[in-house]
This record gives sequence, C-alpha cells and structure tokens, in this order.
Amino acid sequence: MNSRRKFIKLSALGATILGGGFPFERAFAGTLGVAKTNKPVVISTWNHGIPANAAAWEILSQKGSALDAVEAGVRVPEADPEVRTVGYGGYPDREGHVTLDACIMDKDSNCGAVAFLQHIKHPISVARKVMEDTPHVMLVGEGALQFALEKGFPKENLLTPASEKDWKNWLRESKYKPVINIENHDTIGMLALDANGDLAGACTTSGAAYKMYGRVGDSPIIGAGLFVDNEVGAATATGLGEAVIRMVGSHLVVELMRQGNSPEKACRLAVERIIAKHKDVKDLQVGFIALNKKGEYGGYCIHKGFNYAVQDHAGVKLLDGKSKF
Ligand code: SD4
Repeated sequence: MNSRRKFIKLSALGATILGGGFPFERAFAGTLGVAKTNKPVVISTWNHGIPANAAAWEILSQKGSALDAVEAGVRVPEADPEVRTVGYGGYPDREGHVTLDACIMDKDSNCGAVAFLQHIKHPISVARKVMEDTPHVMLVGEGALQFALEKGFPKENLLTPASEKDWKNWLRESKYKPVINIENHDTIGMLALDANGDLAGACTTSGAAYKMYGRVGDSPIIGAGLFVDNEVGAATATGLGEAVIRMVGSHLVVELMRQGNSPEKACRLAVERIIAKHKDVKDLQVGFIALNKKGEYGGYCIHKGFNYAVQDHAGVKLLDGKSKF
C-alpha cells in the first residue's frame, strides 16, 4: 500500500474508533510511532503548587519560556505568609532565623543556587541572578545576602507573627526530631516544559522547621533537590533533605528516565533506592516528581500523604503521589 493510501486508511480508522479530535490525533501519531508531546505543561509539589502553577501557566500559555515560568511560579508561595515552609512566613530555625534555600536550572544546564540566605523574600530570583550574572553556581549565607542587596533586592524581616508564635511554642520543649510531618515538608519544586519543548525547574524552601542554625537541605543543591536535562527530563524532591542528598535524588530520577523509565517509575525506583539505604524509614518521608520531554509526568513517595499539582491544556489537577507504604 502506498503511503498516501495507508495514511487515508489509518485516518479513517482513527476517526471511526475515537471520533476525531485530540484522541484521534494521539492514536494516529501513536500508530505511526510519532509520540505527541503534551506541551506546555507545569507540575509542582503540594497543594500550593496550584496557585504557583497558575502563575507559571500565564507565561507558558503565551509561549513564554519554561525558565521564566518556573521562576514566576515559585515566587507565589515565596511571597505567601500562609505557606509556612517557603519564603516569607516560613518556619524559622531553632534560634528564630528564617533561612532560605533555592535553586533554578534551565534547558542549557545553566544553574544557580542560594543557601542559608536570610532577609530576602525571593531567593529563587537571587538564584537566577547567580546563574545569569556570575560565573558561579551557588552563593551562601552572608555572601548570598550581600550579592542580593547589590542586585537591589530589599532586605526584609521574613519572620511573621504567626511563625514567631509557633517557634516560641516549640522552644518550650525544643525537641527537634525530623519525623514525617506534612507541615515540615512542603518545599515547592516546580518543573515546566514550554511550547518550544524546552524544560526548566525551580526549587525553593525555608527548609526543615526549627533546624540547626546553618543547616542546609537538598533544595538548593543541584542534582539533589532539582535536576534538569533538556534531552531527557527534569525532577525535583521534597521531604527530608539529608536522605535526598545522600542519593543525589533528582539526578538519579533523571538518569532513570534516560534509561527508558517513565517519570513515575523513575521516581519509584529512586524512592526504593532511598529506602534500601536507610535501616528504618518509619519516620522518613521523601517524595519526587518528574516530567519528561514528551510532557509525561509522575510522582512517588515513601509514605502516603504527598501530592502534586499539574496544569496543562487538559486543565488543573491535584494528584496524590503513589507511595511505597
Ligand atoms: C529540606 N527538602 O530542607 C527540604 C524540606 C522540605 O518541604 O521538603 N520541606 O530538607
């Protein structure tokens, strides 16, 4: 059969079975072995991913870049005092300091990060400046603050009355045991695929509540809290940063996708690796989300209770991450 007749026959078959429209296109593309890409699409961790994704979507739906989208997206929870685990209003460390970690990575493997940064509401935008305006990847502490001030970011008090009150209550017992606690593990990690087919990601957090002064988690560490490879896909993590750093978790997820695993399976295999390396995971929570070049996505975590938000042409969704336990 010549290719034109084959095309017509396949078209008719697709239209009959599926009634035309997008499903037909997908089935037809599948028949010819040409995968249809779901783009643009943005996914991010936890409930606060919904308003964050909406801000990213405004950019993605106008054919803006994934990089601009993820920065704009995660700035939403960074500025929201109700989100107690990211940016302004985040829980302080045990001494009452709000210290922030963030990183960003683009389609060309450029990346920037800040860690142990205080007094700046939008660490993700400082991380982007580190990426774009310096020859370095990461600035920390006083140096990161100095750089942010030089770049014109305002110095602000990030400890809200609500977080201060909770911290003072915590001080009465001062017990810090990083156990599974959704309130303690609400970093936002966001991954986007833009209309051009390019990926980017961002991750930002106030870290574990009442942590030791100076403690830095996985979230600002490229490869641990976030990794993007524009040929393959992107991944980001939430949960107990120490466990994610040990496995270089997000890089692991991307490499597992490179080996042909779906985003969800790659997240599951990475979670299983973390479980295998820890004697007792009863009190350990880690969750990953991943997005590949085709716009397919998935998430997986150790214990149930982790969710992630998705926005694409099909609409807005909040999905429960599958879990090992
Ligand atoms: C950290 N991974 O600092 C972060 C914590 C987290 O939601 O995910 N919070 O270890």
